[in-house]
Amino acid sequence: MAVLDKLTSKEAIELENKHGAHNYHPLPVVISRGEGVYVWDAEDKKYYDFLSAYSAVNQGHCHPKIVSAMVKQAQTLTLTSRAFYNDVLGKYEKFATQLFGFDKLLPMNTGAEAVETALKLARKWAYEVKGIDENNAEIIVCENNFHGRTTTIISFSNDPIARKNFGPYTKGFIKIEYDNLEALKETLESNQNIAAFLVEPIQGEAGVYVPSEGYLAAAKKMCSAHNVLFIADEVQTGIARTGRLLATCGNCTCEDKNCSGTPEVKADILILGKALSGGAYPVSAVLANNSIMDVIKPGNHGSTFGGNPIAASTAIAALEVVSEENLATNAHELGMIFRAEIADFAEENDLVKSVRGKGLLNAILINDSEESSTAWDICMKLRDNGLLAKPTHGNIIRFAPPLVINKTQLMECISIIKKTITEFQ
Ligand code: IF1
Repeated sequence: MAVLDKLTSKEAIELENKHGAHNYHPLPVVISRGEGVYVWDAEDKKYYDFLSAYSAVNQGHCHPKIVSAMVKQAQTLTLTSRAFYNDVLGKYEKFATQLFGFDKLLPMNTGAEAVETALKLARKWAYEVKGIDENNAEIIVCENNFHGRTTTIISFSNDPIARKNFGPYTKGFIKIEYDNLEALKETLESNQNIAAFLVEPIQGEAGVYVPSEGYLAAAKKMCSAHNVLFIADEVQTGIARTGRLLATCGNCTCEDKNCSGTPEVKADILILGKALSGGAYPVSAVLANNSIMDVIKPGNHGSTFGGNPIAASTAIAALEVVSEENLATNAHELGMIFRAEIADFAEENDLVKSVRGKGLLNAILINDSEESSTAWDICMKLRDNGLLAKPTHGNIIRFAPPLVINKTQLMECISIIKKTITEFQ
């Protein structure tokens, strides 16, 4: 078999099993092509993609504008490193900072790297601006968080699978309950060494857990009152996924009047990744105003690939697509339809407990024990019926299609979901 021969699904799975590390347990489907909301497997069976690469492909698979920007740049200049300037990075930084309403952007590649960057930035700010004694800064995080896979980030995870036997762990983090303002208040009041509060506007990995109305705004206010930085990890919730450009949409220039974000919350440090490139290329970023970002001086932080010309060109195109195609509004409107339809269905079907989410980041809670394989088995049947979704933590199925999905397609998907669960035994 030549390396580039076309593989059957079975062959592709066998190759990964034999030669790849077993750090994932994928649904057995081998995707070989994608366009918009659809993907095709190696045997050319067509599916709706209801994962969107964990919300990276918000703009749809292989969006022609994004791919074209990426290819054009790849044929011109790919990488200079930051030892020299390139002629695209500045344009991208200007565009993105204006769009999101911050003074400056620090470019990285993956979500975890951007989270690490935000943590380093907050610590340095704490010592040099806030005046905390060196090595004493603490950062508040939430239980059941998911912020990535680096040693520091898993140090403050409470998922044993992500954490066990990877110690010793990084110090300097205090874990409090998510969606609990009292816990935040107590921690802020009892400790003078807090640099920042790191939070996901919706907890994705925890099963699309949406906090109470007003939680983020109140948390932000409390942080400000204690001179503590509010860090929003919008790697998954950002870029129109939850019906607004950002789930913490502050004075960004999102023009949609109907969107369901919480406009009073503006992060001090914003973390973006995934759909910042439409899933075409690893692009992440940390945004902040000068009073914070200016503590980073030459040599303090960096990355060979961060801010490379392909990343910058791809990200500009990906962000343009979000506004040109009104993806935030679409996510808001179709998300309401999705939840209403599934909530009705849940009334008549014992297997579906409830549906929750915001915009097109939603989850169905399956009425069975955490340990049962029901959610996985339903996902297998959904696959057979032409829709790809993945269970998260026990019996929760996440539904997050590309935001370019239209109403006709969504209605078809809702009927696939209803039919599959109704027939499920
Ligand atoms: C995997 C979940 C999603 C993230 C937030 C940072 C990162 C992520 C809020 C790190 C990454 C991913 C990675 C993925 C599974 C996934 C995930 F199920 F774990 F929670 F999306 F829902 N902050 N999330 O959600 O970004 O370094 O991966 O670019 O396979 O680990 P990254």
